[in-house]
Amino acid sequence: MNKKSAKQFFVRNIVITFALQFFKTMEIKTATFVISNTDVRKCPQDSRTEFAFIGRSNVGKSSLINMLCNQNKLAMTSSTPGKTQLINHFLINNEWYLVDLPGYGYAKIGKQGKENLKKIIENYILQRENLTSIFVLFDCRLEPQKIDLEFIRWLGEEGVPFAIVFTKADKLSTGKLNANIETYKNKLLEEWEELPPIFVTSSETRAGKEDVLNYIETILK
Ligand SMILES: Nc1nc2c(ncn2[C@@H]2O[C@H](COP(=O)(O)OP(=O)(O)OP(=O)(O)O)[C@@H](O)[C@H]2O)c(=O)[nH]1
Ligand SMILES: [Mg+2]
Repeated sequence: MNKKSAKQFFVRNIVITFALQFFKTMEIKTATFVISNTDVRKCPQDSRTEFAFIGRSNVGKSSLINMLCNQNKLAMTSSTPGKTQLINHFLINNEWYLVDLPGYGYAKIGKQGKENLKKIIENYILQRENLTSIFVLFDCRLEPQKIDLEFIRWLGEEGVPFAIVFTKADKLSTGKLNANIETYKNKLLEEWEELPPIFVTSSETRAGKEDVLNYIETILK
């Protein structure tokens, strides 16, 4: 290698190293369970930023948290809907929180049960000052669900920022997945001027992990 090309090689390596640093996905080094409760006033009393996961029961909220944190059993999951009934705080890298919320719309808990959960969720969302952004999860296999559209309409009315995460992407072919997401986007554009950030994930294949973590990182910065 002559002197000129050695210099070029050196400069190129520096540029690549910087670029990799810049685009490197944030790593979750530690994730620990802190507290579960039904009362927003009993959530951790510090000012760390937090991100919450919400969506219909069984959509994959707890699984997604586990996937993001590289753990299997941090958040409790179940094939039976209605597993998460509490507000669960997980401390990440000792710096910020991920919050697993109960699912909405689970018929078997009865009218009173649904009302109770709705109140827990609403109080948390409206009163929790640490809450910076909510991820609303939609099952990518389903057509737009009334209950989901109503929920994000309510978030909009309350001025709560949110992003949409399509879950269980491994369950569909790429063609069907893209078609379903397109249908969803068109449905949203009927009443929303702008689309929120949208992510496509699978807790099985870990698809979408970097996108979600990068988004969280930009907000934390
Ligand atoms: N194939 C596949 N299955 C998933 C995925 N995410 C979740 N599941 C499954 O879906 C079921 C529900 O997952 P959970 O993570 O418990 O769902 P949840 O939204 O937390 O449910 P609740 O706490 O009951 O509201 C479990 O059987 C998971 O294994 C995914 O990305 N792909
Ligand atoms: Mg759950």
